[in-house]
Amino acid sequence: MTRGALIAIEGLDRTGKSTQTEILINTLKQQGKPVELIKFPDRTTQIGQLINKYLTDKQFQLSDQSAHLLFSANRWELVEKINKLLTQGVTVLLDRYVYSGVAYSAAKGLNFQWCLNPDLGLPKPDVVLFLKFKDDGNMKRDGFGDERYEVDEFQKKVKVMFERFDGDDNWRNLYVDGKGIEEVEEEVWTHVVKYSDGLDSDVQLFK
Ligand code: DGP
Ligand code: NA
Ligand code: NA
Repeated sequence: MTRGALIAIEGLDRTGKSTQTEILINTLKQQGKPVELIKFPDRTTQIGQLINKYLTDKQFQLSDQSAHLLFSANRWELVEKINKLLTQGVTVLLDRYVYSGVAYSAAKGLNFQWCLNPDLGLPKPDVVLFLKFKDDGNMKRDGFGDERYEVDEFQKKVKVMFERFDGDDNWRNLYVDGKGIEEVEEEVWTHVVKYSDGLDSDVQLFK
């Protein structure tokens, strides 16, 4: 039976990731395709509320390890929902996922494999769109610098950690330097179109 595709959009802060996610959702909807957006961290759950506090309140202390495990737990909270949607033939778009989970924590100095371990067994996206800059232009965009992780030096380390997933067969790099929203939108679509009617193969798991 055909299931929905699992598509993740990843990127550093302020790469236009959320804008592109929104556009893609609308494109799929306009074509009459069932689609649902799941944004991570999902700040609406109880664990998500703790994560939100951690991200926005610098007085709120958590060890790097416990913060990491909360972000992972937040993904595990949503697995049942994701699997159910996929089975129903719904395309599931993830705005951030395991890759952010590993990259942001490993950038703090935690072991890369240790960071991936709690996410083993989660459904693996059929395709990951990684929005990136060739240079570090994202740090010049409006609004950068409000939250805990939005510091130039840190973002550079995160980028290096994301790039360790480059080479996985589901990984697609999308350079956004100097491109307008529409140009990026078209590129996103070229990577997504072949998944837009779903897949007959089972969803893979992180292993
Ligand atoms: P966003 O809502 O997409 O702006 O994400 C909030 C911030 O949290 C952003 O700086 C990226 C970071 N982040 C997202 N997911 C994870 C995760 O799983 N682990 C860690 N450590 N950070 C994450
Ligand atoms: Na952010
Ligand atoms: Na963001």
